[in-house]
Amino acid sequence: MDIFSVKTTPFQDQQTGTGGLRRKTSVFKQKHYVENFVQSIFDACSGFEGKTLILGGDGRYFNDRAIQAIIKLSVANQFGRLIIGQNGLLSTPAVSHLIHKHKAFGALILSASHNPGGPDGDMGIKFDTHTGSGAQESLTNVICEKARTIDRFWTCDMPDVDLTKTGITYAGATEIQVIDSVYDYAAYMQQIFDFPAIKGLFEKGFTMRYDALNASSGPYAHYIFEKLLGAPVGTVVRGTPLPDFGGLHPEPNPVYAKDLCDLAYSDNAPDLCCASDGDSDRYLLVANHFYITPSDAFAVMADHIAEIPFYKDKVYGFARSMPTAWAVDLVVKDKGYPVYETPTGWKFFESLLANKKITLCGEESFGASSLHMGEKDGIWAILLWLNILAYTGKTSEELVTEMWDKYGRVFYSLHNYDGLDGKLAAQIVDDVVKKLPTLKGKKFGEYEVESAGPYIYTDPITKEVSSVPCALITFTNKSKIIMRLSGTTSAGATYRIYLLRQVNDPALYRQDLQIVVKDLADIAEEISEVKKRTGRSAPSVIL
Ligand code: G16
Repeated sequence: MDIFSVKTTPFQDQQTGTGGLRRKTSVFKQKHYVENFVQSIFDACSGFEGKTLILGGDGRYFNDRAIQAIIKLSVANQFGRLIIGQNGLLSTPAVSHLIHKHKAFGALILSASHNPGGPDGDMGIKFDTHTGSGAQESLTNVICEKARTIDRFWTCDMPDVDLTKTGITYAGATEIQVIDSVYDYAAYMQQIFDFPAIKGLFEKGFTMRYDALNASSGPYAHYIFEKLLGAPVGTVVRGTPLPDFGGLHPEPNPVYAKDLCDLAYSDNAPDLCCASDGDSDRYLLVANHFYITPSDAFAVMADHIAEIPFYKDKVYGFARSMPTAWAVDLVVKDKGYPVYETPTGWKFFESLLANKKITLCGEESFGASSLHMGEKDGIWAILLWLNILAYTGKTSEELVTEMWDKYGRVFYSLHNYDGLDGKLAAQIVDDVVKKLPTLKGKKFGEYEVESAGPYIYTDPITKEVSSVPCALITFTNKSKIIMRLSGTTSAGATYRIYLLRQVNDPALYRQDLQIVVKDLADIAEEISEVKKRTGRSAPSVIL
């Protein structure tokens, strides 16, 4: 086997966002596009020779070709061992677990997460470090810099590896181990949760529907929910990963998992409907005629976490991203635990987790996880919910509404404007940020601006400062508007407007969400003029 370098020219768009590099599949299919980016990752790191690299992805279109190119690059760059999921399939949480289990140097995850897949969809590559979490900004900045100037990559002339069978082969000095994609992760979940208690729930007739949206979580869900926990076969639907996700948008929310939500609001509604996204790190929970927002679900998890034996002696604190509703703050306040607020992006939780500042972290974007790993974890979140149901004997709706009764309800809505021209969207955010200093004390009807500013974050542990353009406006009546651009779009821009309002009058808890946030939506438009400047009459997605 020969190892050799290949001359290349840089691509100027290899800039990572909130969760790695995400671009149209057609962009990734360009000659040397994958090789350039992966070699840039290796060039930005050192000390990996002889070490272990985990490789896997969510099974989307073109992963099969990309993974073979990456195997050759990894061998040529002298990794000692590659651990690869069978058929190239590994969920993001399974990867994170394998990094810890094998003390790996890191992992490359082939996924654009919740973005659609297929020839006309999206593709992505994310680098997780030895922490089991996405690379920090200080490293991704170096990677992107390397990608802008790369002029060669290293590869070798080995044949493609057969990923259909588990087993060990060698390429030069590199061991290549193809493993069962599900087994290790499922075993880990059994260490964390009380499987007999959850099994008891199903034995008593608890009903569930899990929609894998034709994405990577299907094999994990079939094995864990149906085989280990005894949920009836058929509980998991769309459980075979498809390269184009069967044309679905693998984002578990009420808009894209509409079939599931329709079922939850039908006469045949199971006790719980749930779903995960493309790479299985997000979760959706909808009880019988009762949608549970991620912020509320996370607060309930925080309230009950000490009841789960695995966490009993490990409750340190909690963290949520800044646009996430602050229900968790209300719930843990009297218990004396700190709640940290971070920017959007899972990597910002990493230092808090690693330094035992927090036990759980959660986001409005349907993500939650704990100190059990460095990534968010969809199936873990659903198992935690089931474990809480089994221990408390309450319904999902009771868990949430009892929390509202005790602490008040924080309403949360997200208005997305998708597919905008990138330059115009960036200009709108810039203009809003410029206006912020003039807003303090300004009144919009019954809403008075308490503070308005950009959002700048200093990591409490590493002291790294992160300032992504973002407008944060708080009002004296416990309300907030946040405006920012998504960092996970593959082309164009998505303008996100987050609307949050705390209500402490029980008569209002069941009000229609969009009525509750209507004034805030109008104020956001008055300040940003996003509709006026883009010619849109309404958001593309309302959650
Ligand atoms: C990623 C990040 C999350 C973030 C989400 C949305 O999730 O890991 O922390 O909340 O993107 O980010 P944005 O608002 O910038 O689009 P995933 O599931 O897409 O990897």
